[in-house]
Amino acid sequence: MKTILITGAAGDVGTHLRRELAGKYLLKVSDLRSLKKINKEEQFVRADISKFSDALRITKNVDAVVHLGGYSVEGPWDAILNANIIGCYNVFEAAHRNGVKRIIFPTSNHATGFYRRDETIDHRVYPKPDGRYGVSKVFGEALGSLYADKYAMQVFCMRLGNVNPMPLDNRRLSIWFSPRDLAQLVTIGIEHPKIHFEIVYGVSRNKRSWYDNSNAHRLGYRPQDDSERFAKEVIAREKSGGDPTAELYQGGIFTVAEAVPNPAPLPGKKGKK
Ligand code: 15L
Repeated sequence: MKTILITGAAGDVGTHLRRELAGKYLLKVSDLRSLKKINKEEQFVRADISKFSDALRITKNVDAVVHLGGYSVEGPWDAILNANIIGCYNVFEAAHRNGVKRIIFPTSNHATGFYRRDETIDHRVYPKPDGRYGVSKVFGEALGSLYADKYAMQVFCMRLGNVNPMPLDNRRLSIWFSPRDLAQLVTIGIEHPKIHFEIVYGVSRNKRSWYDNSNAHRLGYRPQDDSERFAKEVIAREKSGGDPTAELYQGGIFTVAEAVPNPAPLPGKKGKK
């Protein structure tokens, strides 16, 4: 059985992924924070990936890394710099030094958040980040490309929409990513025999999608869920009169926000904007 390191394992996406992958892989799970629950077959290693020594320690003896760790929304520059720029570099470089060949890098829809909602974009579009967080994800994609071309690493970048059991609002109807579709796409990232450097969109097969996700389909992705079954309920719940810029662009509120509340604040940064 392969050993997979999941960084940022305490977060929402990490928690869904660990549940979905349990029993399929030996999971080495790491985070700066404590985990609410450590499952039977999991090995927990606490780590601060902004420290290179920690990144080096956790990437030893693993077959692949799913690098979820970092700041997951728009935030202050120091937080983004440490967690998403320095932390991301440390994980790629440490994995390389430890001989780990494969990295699954969850980037974000916010790497392309300034495309309009009436556009359909594919994996080849030029990035249009909608904030510092989006820029950090473009940095991670670029780093992945470098490590693939220069060091023959196999890098699978998934521009995640919103991972949730249910779509939260109108915008998320277009970018919803169910936990079981997430697990399927991550498994392709781990198992596909021919990965050099790929970008795919991490979304379910939503009728309202604004992505042409043919690159994921080419690699065998067959999403099972469609947000449409929640559409009536979600639309009825949504209040009208949102910010017109946020409504125009795919990135929504990220295109106008300077910081959004972090669902997983870093220790010592509580509520800081
Ligand atoms: C993201 O990239 C965030 O990590 C996630 O928390 C959501 O905010 C998501 O985008 C989204 O756009 O809904």
